[in-house]
Amino acid sequence: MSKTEKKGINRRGFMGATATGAALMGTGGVRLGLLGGAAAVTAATTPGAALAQTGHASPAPGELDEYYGFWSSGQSGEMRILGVPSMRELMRVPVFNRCSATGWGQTNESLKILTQDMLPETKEYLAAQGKVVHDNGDLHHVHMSFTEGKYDGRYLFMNDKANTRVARVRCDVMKPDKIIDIPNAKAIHGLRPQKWPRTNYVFANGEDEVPMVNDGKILDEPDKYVNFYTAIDADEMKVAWQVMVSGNLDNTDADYDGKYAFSTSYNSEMGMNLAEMMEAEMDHVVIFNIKEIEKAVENGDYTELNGVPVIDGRKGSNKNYTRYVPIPNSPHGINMAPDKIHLCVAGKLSPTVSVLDVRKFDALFEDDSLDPRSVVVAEPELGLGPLHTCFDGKGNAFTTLFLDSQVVMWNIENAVRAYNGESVDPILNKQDVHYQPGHNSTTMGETLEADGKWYLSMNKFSKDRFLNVGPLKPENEQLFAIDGSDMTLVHDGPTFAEPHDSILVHRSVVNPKSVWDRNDPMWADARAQAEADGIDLDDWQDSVIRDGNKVRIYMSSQAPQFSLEQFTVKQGDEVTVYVTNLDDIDDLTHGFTLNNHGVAMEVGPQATASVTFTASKPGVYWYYCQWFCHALHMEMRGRMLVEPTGA
Ligand code: RUQ
Ligand code: CUA
Repeated sequence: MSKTEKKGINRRGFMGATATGAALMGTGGVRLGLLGGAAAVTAATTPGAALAQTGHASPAPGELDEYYGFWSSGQSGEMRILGVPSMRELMRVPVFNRCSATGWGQTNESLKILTQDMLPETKEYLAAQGKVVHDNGDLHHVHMSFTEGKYDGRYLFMNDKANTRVARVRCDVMKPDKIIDIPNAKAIHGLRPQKWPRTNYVFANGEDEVPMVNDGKILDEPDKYVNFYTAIDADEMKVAWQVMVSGNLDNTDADYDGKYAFSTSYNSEMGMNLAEMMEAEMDHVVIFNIKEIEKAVENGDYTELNGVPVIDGRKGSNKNYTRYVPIPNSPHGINMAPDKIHLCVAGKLSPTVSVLDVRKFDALFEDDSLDPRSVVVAEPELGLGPLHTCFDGKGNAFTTLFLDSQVVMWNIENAVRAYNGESVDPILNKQDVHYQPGHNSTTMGETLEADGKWYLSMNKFSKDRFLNVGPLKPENEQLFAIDGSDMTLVHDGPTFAEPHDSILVHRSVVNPKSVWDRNDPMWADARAQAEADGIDLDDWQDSVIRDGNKVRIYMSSQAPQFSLEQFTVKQGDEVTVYVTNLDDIDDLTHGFTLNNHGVAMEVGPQATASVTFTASKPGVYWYYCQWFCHALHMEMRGRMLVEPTGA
């Protein structure tokens, strides 16, 4: 079917076109029409219909979205990729979680990434639980690397609040290549890459207060607790420096000049319970002076703690590392506008968003006697429970109102004028959302290329919105078109825990590969081992190498066969199976699942994957390919024969 014919399918004619669509998917793809076609067409129906009602163009079946959406998944621990505006979920990328489909958390390649930058204390703790890696993560914030204020399509960075980690995902293959433990800090929450001149640093907030040396000598003495702000060298993925702060740290962002980063604190009180944390009317934003902090590292004005230079940036340290700007009341989201000037801080318990002018920060650091509040240039009252703000690149901001279950669209310049006493209402629009929105995002909204096309509301509750699925309800996401004079709802649909945050990136920025490079660093270890075992790297000849009680099995896969139909090992052997997928066709992924051994992994086209296990049970065990690859996919299997000890 030609491109023009595809465009001819409108939404009203959609049902009639379904059969054609299915046929197209079946013949065009590698997978069987029966499977690929049916699934793809169903997924496209809902957003298409929603968009049709509003007159907004939507991608027809088989057509591509204009934007990639990179989603965090909160407590699911993975990153998700969606197409926007269709809101079709395209991929789930395991990062901090254990994935049954891909073997993430089990393959040797993923275990290396998960463990190589672990702190010794984490290794010890896990070993005491009989584990090698954490099984869970809490991934709140995904952000892309920047060059000169624009997304550069190289990497995505993300946090794990649950286990105090930061991960980097390669955009060329959409798999993590680095996962690091952050020392000293606890519960990495807010995370942002440096925007200017490029992402040299990734900034990460420690949310939970602990003693500076957390070894059990200090316990219930909260006045001795501190919090740490962390700057990670984004190229090396190593902690560059940390700043000890007063109060806790919630969300963070960076400016478009490369001078400052800043974080909200909802617990300036250093309270240990709810009443204490809510006590003060004013909490604060901490401003970090990057150049001054770098100088401190150079000049040795720090304490080294777990191999990291820790700079004292607490209130009253009276150095030019930090400034504290009082903000009402338990502020949460902090978002830098693409006008390069205005920093919007959402009040949460205060109905206000405080707008800070970053051009005024220099003066604050130069003159100690200046009122820190002098950088506040607007503080519009927008509604109840403001959490996060995003931008359309045309001078307008969108703030989520958690308690009001609304989004408020407002004009930044008008807010500044109102703050200066002019009688102008900055609020342009309010829309109900369902229900209790947390984060929001706009297309390219956190970059200099904010284009004001789509607005997304990520809602924490769905309540009565969908069929009841039991006490645990899905969450809900709503997409609005904002390129007209109004905000128009075009998508309203559930998601599994949790649509925490997202960035919406124009597809021209992202160019992943379809087939792996045979020399990819992901399996450098496997290649080195093969070479040591005398295996021809280009053929991945089938081999069974015995090395004491270690056995290494090398095989390849090519639809619909494994090159090894069977292999034999001895009971008690430590077996490593290496599978190289010799198919180099788009979308031809194989797998390797070993029956009754809890072993499964994905092997993408031209990829090598390996898994190590102990063959502890004598007998016959089938292995099979678990990624549907061919009409004879069921036949793609073989046997592991385990000889009993003493045989
Ligand atoms: S924070 S709902 Cu974890 Cu992103 Cu504001
Ligand atoms: Cu190979 Cu299924």
